[in-house]
Amino acid sequence: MKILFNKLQAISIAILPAFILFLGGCSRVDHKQSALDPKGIVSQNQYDIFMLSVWITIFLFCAVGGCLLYVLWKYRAKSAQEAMEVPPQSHGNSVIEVSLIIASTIILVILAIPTLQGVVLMNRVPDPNDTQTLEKLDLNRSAIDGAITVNVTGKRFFWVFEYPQYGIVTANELIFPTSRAVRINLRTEDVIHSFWLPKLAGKMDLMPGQENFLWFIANQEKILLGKDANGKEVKYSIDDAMPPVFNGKMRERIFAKQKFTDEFEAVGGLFYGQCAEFCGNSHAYMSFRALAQTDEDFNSWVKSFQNAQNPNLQPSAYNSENEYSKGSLVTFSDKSLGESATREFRAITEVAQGEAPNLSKKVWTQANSDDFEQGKKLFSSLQCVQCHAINRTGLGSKGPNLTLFGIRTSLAAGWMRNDKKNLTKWLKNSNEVKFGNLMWNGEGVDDNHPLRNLEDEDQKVKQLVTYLLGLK
Ligand code: HEC
Ligand SMILES: [Cu+2]
Repeated sequence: MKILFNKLQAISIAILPAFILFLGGCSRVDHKQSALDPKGIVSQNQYDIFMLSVWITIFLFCAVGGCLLYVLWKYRAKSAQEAMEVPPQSHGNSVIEVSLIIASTIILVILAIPTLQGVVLMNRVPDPNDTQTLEKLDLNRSAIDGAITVNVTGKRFFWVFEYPQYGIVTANELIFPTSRAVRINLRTEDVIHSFWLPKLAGKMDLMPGQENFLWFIANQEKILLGKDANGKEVKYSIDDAMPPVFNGKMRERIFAKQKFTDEFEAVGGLFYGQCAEFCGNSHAYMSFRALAQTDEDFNSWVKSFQNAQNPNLQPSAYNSENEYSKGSLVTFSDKSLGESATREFRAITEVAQGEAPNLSKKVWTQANSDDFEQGKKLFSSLQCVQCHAINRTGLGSKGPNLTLFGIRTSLAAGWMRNDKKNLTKWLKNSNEVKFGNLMWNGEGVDDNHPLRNLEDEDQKVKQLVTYLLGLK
């Protein structure tokens, strides 16, 4: 007996350091996709319920383990003689049994109440007239009244984000204001996916033939809190934590701070999301981002998209009958780009009737570089337009909407940084970057399709990259 006990002691002494090391793994609660670092009301609520159940479990573990140790110690055989004797036998104790049943019921009730409350909270945005709930959640009425809606469609292997209130569509990066609640309607066009945005909203499945729902509202105070290089808690300015997306500042800031997308958040306003239901080859790379903005920057972003996706604002062919105001864009033929090619011109000053771009070099200037214009042509001639919409909403397109692609921080559904190098790799062979993706392997794409033949076309790829990153 004693030998056995010594052995147990030795084993536990050996295991203890390993166990402590293992626990150390849990200390990185600020990981980029961590449900243990909530930054919004809904995720905070889920975190609180989780912690409640953790504490109850720890309590039960200690209580049961403590009883066990106590009994082992108290009723141990104190001598060899005692060890030979059979102790008095008994069976059952109704007092203990009934109290255990009552205790378990109480624990279940303690867990059930906040859980059910959490389910109700998660399932709909609070009623703006329900002042009691708003007070309890510390929410302004305006945050609910001004709630924005985003229709999320999961597709293998990317995300479509439609903002029905504003009539705009984008992909893979969900831009939202911190001051307002965000309603998320979830649907899928193919298989089951799962929308998981741990720091803000939790997780919800997208089911064929069914619309699911979740919502979130971010906590700006928490977004501004972060750690500096020494791990000390600091409060960042709004400029540092939530730079504007619409003018590319967010993209610049993230790129300046973060070499790989695998690193921690570069800025507080950047949130990582992921498809959390296996959906095929590229499932692991079906991620997305949510970017927090101030009201003003969010409105500017919406405005840029509305302008870009407004068919009436697209430059039309130059008309010699028209006068043009300063800044107007027209298209006009330019033979230097190829037979029957056109390019965009911008009016430097007021333009009188008949001052065509080829005649009046002083009033018109080329709006874009040659590479941009060539890339734009290639985007049609290489059949990219089959699947991608640019400067229109193009709901139902097979690929992600690429409007204002140049301000996007990420590429290939949120997992690579959207820069020249990665975009070049993507266009040359997207299957090597993201195996099984439905650009390379899409319906109707075979080895003859132009997109599979760009590997050695450095010039064309460079022009496409200039065009796509120039969309801003
Ligand atoms: C058969 C349809 C199809 C064609 C043709 C196609 N694409 Fe795609 N494209 C897709 C799909 C689907 C994705 C999403 C891939 C993923 O992330 O899983 C995509 C992704 C992209 C992305 C990344 C978008 C993002 O949000 O991260 C870019 C850029 C892109 N395509 C450019 C092009 C260019 C340039 C061409 C023409 C040479 C082209 N595509 C032709 C379907 C297509
Ligand atoms: Cu998926």
